[in-house]
Amino acid sequence: MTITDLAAVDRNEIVPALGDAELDGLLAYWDAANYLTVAQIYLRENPLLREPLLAEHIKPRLLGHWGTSPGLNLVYAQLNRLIRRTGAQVLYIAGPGHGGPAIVANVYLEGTYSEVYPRVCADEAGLLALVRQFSTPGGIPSHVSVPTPGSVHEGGELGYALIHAFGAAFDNPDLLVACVIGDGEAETAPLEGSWKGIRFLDPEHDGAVLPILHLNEHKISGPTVLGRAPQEDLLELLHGHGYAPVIVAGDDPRQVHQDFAAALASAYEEIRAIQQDARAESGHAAGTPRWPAIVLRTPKGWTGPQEVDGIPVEGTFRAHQVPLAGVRENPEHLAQLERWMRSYRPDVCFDAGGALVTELAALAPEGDSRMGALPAANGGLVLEPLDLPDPAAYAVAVTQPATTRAESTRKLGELLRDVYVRNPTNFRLFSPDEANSNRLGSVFEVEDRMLRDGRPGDDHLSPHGRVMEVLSEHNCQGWLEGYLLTGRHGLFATYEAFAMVSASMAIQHAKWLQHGRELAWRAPVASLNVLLTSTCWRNDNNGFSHQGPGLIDTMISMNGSVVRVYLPPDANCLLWTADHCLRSRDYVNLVVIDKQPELQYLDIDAAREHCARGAGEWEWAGNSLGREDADVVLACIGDVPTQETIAAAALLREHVPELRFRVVNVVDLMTIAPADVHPHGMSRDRFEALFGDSTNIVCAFHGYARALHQLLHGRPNASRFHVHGYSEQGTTTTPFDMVVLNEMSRYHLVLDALRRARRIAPGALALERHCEAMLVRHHAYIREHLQDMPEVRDWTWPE
Ligand SMILES: Cc1ncc(C[n+]2csc(CCOP(=O)(O)OP(=O)(O)O)c2C)c(N)n1
Repeated sequence: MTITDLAAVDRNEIVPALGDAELDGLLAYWDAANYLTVAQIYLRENPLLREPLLAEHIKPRLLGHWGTSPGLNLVYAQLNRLIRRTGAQVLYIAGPGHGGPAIVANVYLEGTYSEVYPRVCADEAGLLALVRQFSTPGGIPSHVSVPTPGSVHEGGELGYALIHAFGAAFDNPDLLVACVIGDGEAETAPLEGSWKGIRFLDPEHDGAVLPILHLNEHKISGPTVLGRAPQEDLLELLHGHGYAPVIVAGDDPRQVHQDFAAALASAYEEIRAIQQDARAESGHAAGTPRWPAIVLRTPKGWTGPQEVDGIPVEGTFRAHQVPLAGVRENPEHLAQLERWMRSYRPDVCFDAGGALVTELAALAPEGDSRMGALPAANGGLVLEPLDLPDPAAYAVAVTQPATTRAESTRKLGELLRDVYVRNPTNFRLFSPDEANSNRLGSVFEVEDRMLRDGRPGDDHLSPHGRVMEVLSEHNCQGWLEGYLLTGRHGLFATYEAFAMVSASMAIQHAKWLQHGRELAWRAPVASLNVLLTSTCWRNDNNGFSHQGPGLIDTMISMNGSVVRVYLPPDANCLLWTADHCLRSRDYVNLVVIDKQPELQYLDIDAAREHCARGAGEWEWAGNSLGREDADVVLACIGDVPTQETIAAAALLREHVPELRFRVVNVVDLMTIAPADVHPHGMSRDRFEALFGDSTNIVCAFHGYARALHQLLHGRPNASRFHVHGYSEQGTTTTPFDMVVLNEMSRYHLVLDALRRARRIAPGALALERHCEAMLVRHHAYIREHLQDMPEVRDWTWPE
């Protein structure tokens, strides 16, 4: 259904009530899905129980989660009906992603699975392949994961279901995202924060999100908070977040299916009504509509064994994983399993050949309407490349290196402004209330912040805004992930230190991408671009709490096929880096650069070449006297480290002109790693051309020194690298004091370079004394004048 078709829909007639015959069909379909769920967990043979069940038909290791699965299966079957009745485009997000066998069962029953994996075909042999592959070596994981067609959400690390749902819905006006949330998951901080997503959802231009809180009242071994909360409190909680919740509760399958069908129909009708109103000529109303939400309260492990060895299982936490664990050894358990499985009537659901009987197969939607086949869910099948402007249009003029200052991220903001203009429906910036603070405010020249509930006097805020500012790194990052995984582009810009709040999400996303690359049917998606700014070196207003470059450490440990880390030293390098990242696919790109005015080194053409190489010698800053070997190499990675290194180079050139040294700047951090560790790793020849094979290197690095040592591991003679990085020293102080406190100042670098140089050059002793004296002077000066010494503050390259 398109937006325009909506106008023709009579809101009261969309989904008819569920009649008895249709209900019988739904229940049988649900039986088939429950049967295949259990079969996947237990069976290695005899997939249709055509023979009596024997111990040797059971897998040796029983790995899977039953408890959540009947609920997931019910929702899937009901959504199938909704899709067939309405033509809705539905993305299913399974928050309890540990219910993998349930979603795989449904994607198989609807036929998508066999199309993607022809080996798992729609007959008995295919069923055998289906059950054998589940949670077994060479098979598929136990979770709804990358190999599951139609999935954009792993659900392994709980908490992000609703966040991903909103990300998928933004700028996707025809999409309905049905998001099942576990009541255990609902205890996580990210999930609790994600209910607010509806206040950022534009019914005119975005799709809809239908939260379905699956209240089975138990987690792994204890009750859930919401499961035990008084029902009025739960309803008030959801109401307070802005939803209109309805409860479907019970343990009688017929009644619950009936009630759920009614609740789903009315939720759908309400969603369409909200959208219809917003999209009508007279629409454009502000305010957050009261979107529907469903609470599904059913027993955990519903329809499974009620008791095992006299101990209650159904409706308790004991149903969470494998309710009958001893089936291979215990004949009574085996018999109980067989009774349980036969209760789903496999002989009625599947025909003689092992295919789902025609009457039931007809209950699934067809073609791309099937949830497993939704094009947007299977990666970038709908991905249009961004229309990007030429970075040169935003260039900072640099005639002489290190003589002018500029706010580098401001230039990026100008570029992003034009990315918004050229790509009005498939690019968004996500930020925890920091777009202005991080100097990206030019985007507000063309696009507003999003919030449905604006007031006169708000700054660049609109109910249709597409700059996503919410003070939740989890929401920012997860919305972007959902947006990317459904075929769009974006950037998450955040204070460097607080990127750690959502670091775990970045890890999970990197894992997803790594796995996705192995699946030819998953089209590439736009990379997750994370701009880390307001960095540890320049947290002028804040100080120690705001200093933390740890996301670099986290990311460099991830698989090299999907992780990239860039530290452009200036604006022009940032522009080319951003251009590269926005064009790239299937990576997590970290881009690290501060927002404060900073020295500029390369003109736009030189910056392009430098970024393309990833690392290079800056001959103008060194003093290597032709082709002779250097006495020492100064290396710099990051904007502030580059500034201190260049200032150190100027001191060396002035005071010890006979010292031979090279200056090397690195933009692409992963070039440092050996080539067998990361695809960007420099060849040994190139590495030695830059750093020599026995010369000491004094390296100023933006992040923790250990991170660089980790990358250097495996390089010949790696102990030559003497790294000055951020060493957890900080407070609210001057910019130069920050580098002094962490011993990365120009004076520290000079002192180390003189100490590490192959020979003592004339003038070295005097320069040492000068540096020590300057550090003493700095200490006294900032305490007296409360700012940096003018010779540091206003320093530029002397020639
Ligand atoms: C962030 C996170 N913490 C802990 C776990 C371990 N874990 C897996 S399932 C589960 C219980 C989930 O309960 P719920 O969300 O209610 O799902 P359901 O009961 O439907 O299985 C837990 C704690 C996890 N997967 N992710």
